[in-house]
Amino acid sequence: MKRWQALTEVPVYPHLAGLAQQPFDLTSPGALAPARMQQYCCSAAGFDLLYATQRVNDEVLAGLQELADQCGLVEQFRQMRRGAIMNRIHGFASEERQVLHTACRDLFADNPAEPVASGQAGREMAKLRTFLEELENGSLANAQGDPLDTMIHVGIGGSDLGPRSVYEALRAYKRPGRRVFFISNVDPDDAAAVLRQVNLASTLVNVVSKSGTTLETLTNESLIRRAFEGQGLDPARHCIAVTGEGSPMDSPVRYLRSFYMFDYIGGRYSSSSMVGTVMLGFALGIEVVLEFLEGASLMDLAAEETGLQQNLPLLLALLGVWNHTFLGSATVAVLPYSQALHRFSAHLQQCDMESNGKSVSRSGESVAPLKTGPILWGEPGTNGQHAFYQLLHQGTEVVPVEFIGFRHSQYGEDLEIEGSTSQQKLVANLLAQSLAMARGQENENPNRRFPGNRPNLILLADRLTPKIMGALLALYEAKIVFQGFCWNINSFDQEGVQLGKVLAGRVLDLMRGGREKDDVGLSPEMTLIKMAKMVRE
Ligand code: G6Q
Repeated sequence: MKRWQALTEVPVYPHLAGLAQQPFDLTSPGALAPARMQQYCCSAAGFDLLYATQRVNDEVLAGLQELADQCGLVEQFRQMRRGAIMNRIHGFASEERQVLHTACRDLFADNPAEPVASGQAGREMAKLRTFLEELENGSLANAQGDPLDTMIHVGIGGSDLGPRSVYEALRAYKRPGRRVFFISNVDPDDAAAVLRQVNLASTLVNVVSKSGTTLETLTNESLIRRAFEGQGLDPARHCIAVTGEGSPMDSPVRYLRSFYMFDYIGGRYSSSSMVGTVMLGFALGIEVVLEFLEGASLMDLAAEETGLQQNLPLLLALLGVWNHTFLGSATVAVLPYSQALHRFSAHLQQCDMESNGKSVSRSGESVAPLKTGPILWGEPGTNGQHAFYQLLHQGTEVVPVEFIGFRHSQYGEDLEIEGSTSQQKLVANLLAQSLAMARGQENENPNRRFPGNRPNLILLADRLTPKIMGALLALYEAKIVFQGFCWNINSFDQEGVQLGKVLAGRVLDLMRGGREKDDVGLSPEMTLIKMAKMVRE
């Protein structure tokens, strides 16, 4: 496969760097004229992206289009969906894998982009459908023949954050009588708090681990199995698994059912694979899961459009590159005006920062002086307005904001008070914040002055439905992937999480009392021994 060049070597880079010296001023007279608001809007898969409040003009947008073309961003996305080996660092040992999370939802077209992976995804979906039907018709029940109405999803990182954030987003669509809990942390209190709330006799435990070796997940599984045994219940009748085929967890004896995910699906991109859909299918039903997958597939298709104005994920990605690489903003805030999205920023934090928090290029060279992924953070508004918005409006750090909002609420249960519904109040706040950040406000009292010129954008859809949630998830996955291509880094591995894991294993050994005779000299080992002793005492 073609080797892509560093962003700084792309021909249009100096032109864009020059334009960044005098970016569009959102506080200048007429800057937010209705014509600009109307023109700077892009739509796909049920979402409108309103970006008149970004520090861009037509010249910058033309430059960003050239950047996309010269970096081959869409070309690479297409290759990814068709099974190219993307997860690699040329010339060095690396994972050397395809990147095919998009195949999990490429189930609706006659000709999927990568038929083998979509075939595997289709087979797992068929297994899931049968499993859910058996639960429904009672052929799968507990030892007493009673329904299994509760699920504990056990997993961590990519096997927890994305699935949990989608579940929270779609709780409004939950099937009556079904209950779902999550355990991720190895902190025993996480499991204890959940176990107190469930009747184990009617509970399914969904153990989710691609590798089948993750300390936290295996520890929590053992703890739960012991709880079953303590109540005279057979864990093998209550535990199911989602894991890699052939992993240490791939065992028909230990689990009632096993569902597979494959090595071409990265953990943080796995919400639309069995990692997310087993739990979502249990909670919401298969039809809702299919709607969710369809929304994601629609956004994947939009991401294959060549023109920036037709490709919402690409535009979102390049506005981010403009703010971060060219205008120098260190962070980005994703602020959903939807309580249902209260865990979405946490998922994005992993998906974005684990993917693009890299320092070497796809050829293993340092990316310096270029900076790669920004720090991503966020919380739902309007709660955030009463917390950290002070800094967003008047702080010395400029934080580009990505607002997410919906015209209608999910439940449709609302009340008009003082002439407006709560949903209208929510959306009004979103629009007001966007405008306030962009426009600012003069005041002779410096403490009451709002400098404005703070770039932000709004992602707006009608309602947070399963389909829209699928589209939103795929939108951000594609944004992250496009940015990684642009910075010429491998967005699909996570070597940076290894060192801490290895050291934790060594500390545990030492805490168990091993190798204390090594307690000599000023070695890193000695630091560990001292730390382990301090915790033990
Ligand atoms: C995600 C990472 C990581 C992973 C967890 C859980 O991309 O690889 O967050 O998802 O470490 O791994 P397992 O699913 O293998 O337990």
